[in-house]
Amino acid sequence: MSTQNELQDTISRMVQPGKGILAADESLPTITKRFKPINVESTEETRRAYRALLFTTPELGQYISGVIEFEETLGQQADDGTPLPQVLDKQGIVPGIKVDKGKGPLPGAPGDLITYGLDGLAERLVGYKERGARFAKWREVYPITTHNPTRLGRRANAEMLARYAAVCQAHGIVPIVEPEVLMDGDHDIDRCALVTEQVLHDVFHALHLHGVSLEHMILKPNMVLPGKDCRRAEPAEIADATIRVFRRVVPAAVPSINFLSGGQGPEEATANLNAINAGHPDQPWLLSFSYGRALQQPVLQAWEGKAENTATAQQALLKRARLNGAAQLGQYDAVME
Ligand code: 5MM
Repeated sequence: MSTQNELQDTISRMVQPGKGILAADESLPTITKRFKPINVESTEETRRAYRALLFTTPELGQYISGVIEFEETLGQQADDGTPLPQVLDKQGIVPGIKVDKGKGPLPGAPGDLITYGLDGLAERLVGYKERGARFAKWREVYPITTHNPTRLGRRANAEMLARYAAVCQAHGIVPIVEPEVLMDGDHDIDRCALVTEQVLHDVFHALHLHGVSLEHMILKPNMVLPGKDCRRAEPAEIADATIRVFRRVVPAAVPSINFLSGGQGPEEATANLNAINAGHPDQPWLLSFSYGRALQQPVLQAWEGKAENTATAQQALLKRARLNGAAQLGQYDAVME
């Protein structure tokens, strides 16, 4: 298959009405943080058991079209010895891989961050593809303060995303481009809208410069929300602000926008996605989810690290996946909870 056909095939499998993406690519420090409240020690075996539980959830493929895995997971197996990427494949779910190597300060732009991992990326992608990955994910993180993100911060981060995306496409791997404007802070929804617009504008400028095929990528952005320490906003207000910004800066050629949850509660993230779809039909892109915490929080609480809780935990995952699938179609109602 040509590289172009490979990319198109993966996009067709991932971009489907009523389906979204499960982000299960927590790095070692993050999964340790997620396990702590349920008193589970993070070891290779507990991480394997947890990811196997997620991926073997019966019927998961009805609502989930792709799963983002952490590198370690790609080499792990389910209880019956099946490699975890194959478990996903059998469910009709495309296996993907987080390829960035975490973030740190950006010299010259105090308060801004930059993500590492471009060196050797092409070689790593070849190995990931051999082990079943068909798409990748790279996250750049933008904290909001009175002076962040700076212009340098926005441009440097956009450049990283574009270089990563171009390398992925050259290897037949669909890139998920994730610029995350953080919810931390007391900024209002207008400030988040302005920053998100500037960030996405710079990202698409860089993608254009690097010749990235917009038809063969997925955007994973934040919704436009007030900061965590500001007043709460209703789903309709969030949906209006989000769609206004995205219509200005995201080209229609992009097939799918899969929002991150970014610290929203599970029900909140579903209600907001539903408001986006129900209140603003007929957009050029599929508007779906690529949630980590908002899909997994109830699963972790049900599991508590105990094998006997597996079925209950899987039901919790399937429920959130189903409700977010409904929200993708604009058909969710809180009574379905
Ligand atoms: C699942 O978490 C992902 C990996 O994060 P770290 O590298 O910090 O461990 C993260 O990129 C995630 O995919 C996005 O933040 C979206 O997840 P949420 O929980 O915000 O929906």
